[in-house]
Amino acid sequence: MPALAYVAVGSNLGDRQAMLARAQARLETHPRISVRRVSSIYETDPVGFLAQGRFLNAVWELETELAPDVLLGALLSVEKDLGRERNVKNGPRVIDLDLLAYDDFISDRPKLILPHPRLHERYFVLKPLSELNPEWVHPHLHRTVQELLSEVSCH
Ligand code: PH2
Ligand code: MG
Ligand code: MG
Repeated sequence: MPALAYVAVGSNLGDRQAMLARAQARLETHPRISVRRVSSIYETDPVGFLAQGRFLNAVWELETELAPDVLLGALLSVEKDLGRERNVKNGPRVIDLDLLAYDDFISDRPKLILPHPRLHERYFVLKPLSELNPEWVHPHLHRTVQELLSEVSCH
């Protein structure tokens, strides 16, 4: 059985919309990943490091038989192909692909924490995720995306 995985996508540098489209097209060329559904795109104020431009954010639903860490590697290689540079933590980026969840899989390894450790506190993640799977239950918090969304403020 393939797994369903959710990826948070963000961009706040360059042609943001084109970056999201290019990242999706890249991922779709992977023989063992299919992008099943994509959320709407939201324009959001930066969270964390505030002195940067607004983001475009979305969530994708992927189907894959790749193991979680192999999937993560594929996401990181798309970031790299699109020219992602890592300097300021939480700073501006042409593309950010964060693995949010992989079925109900739990991982506490520092290199791959699943579900994503900040998923439940981020409107810019929960809102698009709620379009795709509002009933998904967070395996640590035992709450649905819908419930988590109702508990965060709108930014
Ligand atoms: N990503 C961050 C930090 N802050 N803020 C918004 N609005 N959207 C993001 O994708 C985002 C952020 C770190 O990855
Ligand atoms: Mg991120
Ligand atoms: Mg990231």
